[in-house]
Amino acid sequence: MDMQAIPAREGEYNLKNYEDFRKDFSWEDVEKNFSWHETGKVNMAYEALDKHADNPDKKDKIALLYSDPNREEKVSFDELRLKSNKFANVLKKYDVQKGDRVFLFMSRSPEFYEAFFGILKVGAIAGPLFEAFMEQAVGDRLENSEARVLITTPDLLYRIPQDKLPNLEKIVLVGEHEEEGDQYIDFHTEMKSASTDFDIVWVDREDGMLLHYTSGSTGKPKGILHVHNAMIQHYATGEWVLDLKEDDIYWCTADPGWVTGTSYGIFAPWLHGVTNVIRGGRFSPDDWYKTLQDNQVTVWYTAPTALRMLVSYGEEKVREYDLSALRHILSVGEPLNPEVITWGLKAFDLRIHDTWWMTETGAQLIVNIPALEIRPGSMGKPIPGVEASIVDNEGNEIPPNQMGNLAIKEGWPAMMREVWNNKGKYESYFINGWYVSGDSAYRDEDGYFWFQGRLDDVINTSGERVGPFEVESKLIEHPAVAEAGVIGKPDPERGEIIKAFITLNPGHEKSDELLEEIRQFVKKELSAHAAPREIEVKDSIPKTRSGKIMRRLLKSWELGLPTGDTSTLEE
Ligand code: 6R9
Repeated sequence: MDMQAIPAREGEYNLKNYEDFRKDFSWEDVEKNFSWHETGKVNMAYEALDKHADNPDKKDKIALLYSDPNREEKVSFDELRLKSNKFANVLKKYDVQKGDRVFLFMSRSPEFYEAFFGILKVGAIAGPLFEAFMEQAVGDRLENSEARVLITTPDLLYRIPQDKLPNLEKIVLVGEHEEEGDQYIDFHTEMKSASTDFDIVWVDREDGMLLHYTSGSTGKPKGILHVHNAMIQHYATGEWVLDLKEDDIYWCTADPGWVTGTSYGIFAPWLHGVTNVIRGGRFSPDDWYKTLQDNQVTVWYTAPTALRMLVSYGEEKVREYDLSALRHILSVGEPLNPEVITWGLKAFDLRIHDTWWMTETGAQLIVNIPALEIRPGSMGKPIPGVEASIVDNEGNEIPPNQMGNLAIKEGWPAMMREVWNNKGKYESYFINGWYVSGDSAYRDEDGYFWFQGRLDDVINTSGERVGPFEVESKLIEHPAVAEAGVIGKPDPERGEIIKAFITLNPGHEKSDELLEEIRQFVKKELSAHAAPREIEVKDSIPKTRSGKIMRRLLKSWELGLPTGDTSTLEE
């Protein structure tokens, strides 16, 4: 189904002539925006925060416009600088060194951002975790990264398997608590006495800065390492794609536990020194529209799942709010349905700009630039400085309009530099000079890219990547479950939902209560978003002769599709 292209609107966009600009482009031109181009002194925290606080015209500007249902706070660039300096001193006091992993496991709050910048200032690597993670998910990540310090809130402490984490030396508790023991550090007490002076630890542009865990089709989640050099691309895309201007009020709805919540919830807006809205609490259409209205948000970066929910609440709801400040909307994480774009045109009188990228890519790669036409259903075109293509399994480019692997020419600034402790995994992403994404797509004659699906078994539910292996492993830990195969099942609102096929151990009878118990088991130990919404009991789970679960076959059965090649199926 091809919908009519939506032409660009008149406007003073930062990137005007995409094709010409692309032709003469060099990343070195972007580097000139950073003082380290001359001084050699690199640190993201300096460029995104202290630099603005050093500027007399900017130091009192609001950096963080924080609110949740119980709290409202406005923090200037200078205040955030001083508080993050304090936290850097706390980390220094406990001997945190450059390159150490310091994790954050807490909901959004001003303290989160103070701590985050404090971590970068000492040259350590920050690892933000979703607040929704349960014991196993938290434990896996802290264990794999060998984190030395964790910052969390007392209500989440029970989910940290401390006895299984020999490398974890200190836990910083943000909020009132009664924990005793040398391993605990009280955030507020330490912050009170810490100095506001701190000399940033200068690092190399290729030094580690951020570790985000993400799911693949096999094995435990992998730690994707990003380096300070990524700022070049965060800055550039903030300019071209987010179209940020000095007076913008920007809101990215993503949690910092997800790469969008760091690259575009922290780095891109603050590298540009704009006011950044952070809204805590749960999603509800009224809450979101009110956040847009009350903060006079001008640029809004969100996700298809949320937009689809807003669509279901209707256009009338939008009319109850004054969203007249809003001028630019973007989306990421899943395919953006053309219907949602059409609805956005009516409801907001604005185009919604799809953007494509991944945890591994660190920043946007294929996007809809404000000054270009939008072809609804297409992710857009590669940003200047990036070459994207469709390749076959040997890494050879294939002609337009044919489906294949969506691939990016190696070497863009924000590319991951390591899969933590897993060199083989890292190398497996690259074929013949191309980074192969795991997504399938095609390119039309005019260079627009069209997403087709995932090529591996990774599930995308409400924009979150879930690895089937992780869920299967947890399922079979339940005493009633013998074997499990997990797939993504298409769902109009969530993109996909998680469906599990299981076999039961002898002595266990299928019942609604048992299936609900199994579901709750995954929810309690892994996380709510990884718990299967549907569980089906089978007599056996299809496997290859080498013992691998044939998820593709499960999916074909589920969808009533032809089963394809089953020659490797075990008898
Ligand atoms: C930033 C982020 C990456 C996977 C990616 C793809 C899917 C992301 C998309 C999209 C269609 C888009 N995805 N953006 N699919 N259109 N605009 O989402 O990172 O959580 O690592 O997910 O998400 O399948 O490969 P991450």
